[in-house]
Amino acid sequence: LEQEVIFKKATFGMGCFWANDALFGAQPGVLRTRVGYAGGTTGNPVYKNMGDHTEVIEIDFDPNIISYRDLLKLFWDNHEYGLTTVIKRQYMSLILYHEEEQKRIAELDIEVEAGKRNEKLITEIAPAGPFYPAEDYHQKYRLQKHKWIMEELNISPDQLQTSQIAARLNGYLAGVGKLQDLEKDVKVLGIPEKIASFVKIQYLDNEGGSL
Ligand code: MHO
Repeated sequence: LEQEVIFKKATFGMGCFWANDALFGAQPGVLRTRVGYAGGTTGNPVYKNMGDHTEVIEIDFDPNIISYRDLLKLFWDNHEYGLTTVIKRQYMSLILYHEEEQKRIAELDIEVEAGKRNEKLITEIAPAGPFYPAEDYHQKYRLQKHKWIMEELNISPDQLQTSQIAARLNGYLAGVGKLQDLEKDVKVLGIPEKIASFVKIQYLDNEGGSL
């Protein structure tokens, strides 16, 4: 019998969501990502008018491959503006939990992180409410700069929010993830050689660079 895979969700605000989309999209065990607005109360947020919402990333992951703790590790270390400077709601450091277990882990972890840095962190931890996907042009922002790849792979605008290949390539193009994982994806996800070699060059050019 095949083991049933139970996917889980995680939602984080870490500054401009373009960078987080790339960071998480390239992690093994992440199945899809989408960026959007959440955490607030105002209706129908859009980029130009997001009310009291925050730019967030929603991650679907396989907990057998990557744990919520692993995701949180990336969360603490990668906020665009750090975790101690108060910033407008759009870019606030935010953990929106989907189950009590996530809440528990996040609340323990924030103490550990604050201790390590010896500073109070401004991160807010709150239950996940409605998530409003951002406009298509914000999804897989790095990948969309290379229209020919989207065309070769036949990735439609809606698939930008669901395609694992799109999530992966968007990460590698920004120089995050590991090159060995790209090699694996070429085999498992069937990424054509021509695209893989182009992505590899971009990866190397961007490696270590800012997202
Ligand atoms: N610094 C980015 C912010 C965009 S992000 C979707 C810019 O150049 O506009 O908030």
